[in-house]
Amino acid sequence: MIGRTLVRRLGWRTVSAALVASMVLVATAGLVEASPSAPRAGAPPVSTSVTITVGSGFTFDPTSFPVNPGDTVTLTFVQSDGTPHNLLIVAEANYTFPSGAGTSVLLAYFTQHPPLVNLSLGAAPTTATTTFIAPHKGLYQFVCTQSGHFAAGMMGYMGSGGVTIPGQGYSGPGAPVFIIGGTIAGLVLLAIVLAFVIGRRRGSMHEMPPERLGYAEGISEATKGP
Ligand SMILES: [Cu+2]
Repeated sequence: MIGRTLVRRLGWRTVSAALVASMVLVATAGLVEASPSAPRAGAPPVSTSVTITVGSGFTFDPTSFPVNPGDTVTLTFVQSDGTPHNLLIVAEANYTFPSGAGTSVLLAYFTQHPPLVNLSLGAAPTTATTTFIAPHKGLYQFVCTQSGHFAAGMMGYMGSGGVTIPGQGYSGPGAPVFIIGGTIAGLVLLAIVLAFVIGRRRGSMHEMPPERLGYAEGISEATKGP
């Protein structure tokens, strides 16, 4: 009977230790997995692909994407409706058009400042693709210059080198690090709570009379007849 209690107590210890160990393993694995997406300061440029689709209404989907300076970016623009659209990326870092600007304002700007990317789509189904080198660190707005589309909200941002994107907070390549950090903090908190709960349970088992645990310790010895 004492052996059984010991096994139970050892069992709880083993279970709690295994829980904590597995949580640490999961967190570590997540961190290792996330590291290739972390900011690659000084790392050699890579080739990357981005697909932007015409969203519902006059929108781009996604409305933002991250790149790193020097990366070779293959950008595909996919049509999904019957209205012609285009996608022009401003070549000038951190330049943004005034909210609600008319098409004439956009076209006048691009006449003076050629866009980094200029893709046009007819009615669906159609796609357009181009390849360009990601520019130096900064925020690069992309817009549709079709009449009224920008004013209706058809624009987005390319963030180069991990920059803050308006309305979306930081969504550069380092974002997974913050997500993993939060996950680890959550797991550690969960492990502490579990250890506390298990500790209490073990404590109450220890204090409780054996007969209340469902097995009477020592009684079998005492009632053994001659
Ligand atoms: Cu459009």
